[in-house]
Amino acid sequence: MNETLQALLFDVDGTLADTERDGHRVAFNLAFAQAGLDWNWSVDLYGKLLAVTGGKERMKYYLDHFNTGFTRPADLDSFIAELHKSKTAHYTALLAEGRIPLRPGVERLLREARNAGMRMGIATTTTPANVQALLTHTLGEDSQSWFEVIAAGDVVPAKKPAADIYTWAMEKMGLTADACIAFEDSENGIKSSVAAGLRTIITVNDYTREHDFSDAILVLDNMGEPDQAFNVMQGDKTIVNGAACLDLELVQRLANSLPSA
Ligand code: XBP
Ligand code: MG
Repeated sequence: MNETLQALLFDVDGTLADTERDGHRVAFNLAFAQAGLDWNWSVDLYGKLLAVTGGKERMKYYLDHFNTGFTRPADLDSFIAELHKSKTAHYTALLAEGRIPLRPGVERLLREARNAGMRMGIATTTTPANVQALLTHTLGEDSQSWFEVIAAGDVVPAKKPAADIYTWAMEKMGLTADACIAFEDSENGIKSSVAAGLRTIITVNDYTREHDFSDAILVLDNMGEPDQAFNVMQGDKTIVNGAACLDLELVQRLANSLPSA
């Protein structure tokens, strides 16, 4: 059954802002250095580590696959948790310096949706403090309140690609998938949103350009601005109909023409 579109559900990392290479990666390296570790995650290595979502999970994956010689402390979970706390402090400090802007078109679409009374939520694997810092330092103090639900981090044990975080957000909003559209940037992200039954629009970034987005309803290089058009990388160009940017009208047109199963 198809319903009128009632809510937009946004991923954060890679979708709202290019946070991974110059934000999370840098913060991990600062935390490692501060802890006296010689671990250093290059831009290339980090691309491989992004196979796993969640910072704590990513560090364990690194030890399991890329640093098997490391002598592990007796309580690895606490060790990782401490490193992650420090990483979050470094990451939020980087955001406070205004180092990570929103991606093209993001602020425009969020403001348009808000002004139109469209409901909005966030579904991300990142730590809640990171979402708060990104929103505050890009859109201002009150911008968290634009989102009815901020589903983030360990609120569900199984992170993306599991459906849980989207399912949790929709439950809190009292909505079913056919009333929503998700915005994602990665294969783990779209696996999660599609598993939750959501139609999904993708904006790729340098780390995710080659990912499999065959389940997306539209794949763009970014959301575009009226004077800085997006490129349609996959999807029905007749529905896009020459639009330069992803505005609410186009999102609604996509929702109407592509009812969820
Ligand atoms: C985002 C992530 C996050 C960040 C790190 O994935 O994988 O883990 O890289 O955040 P998605 P934390 O965009 O698919 O939600 O260190 O706070 O876990
Ligand atoms: Mg993402």
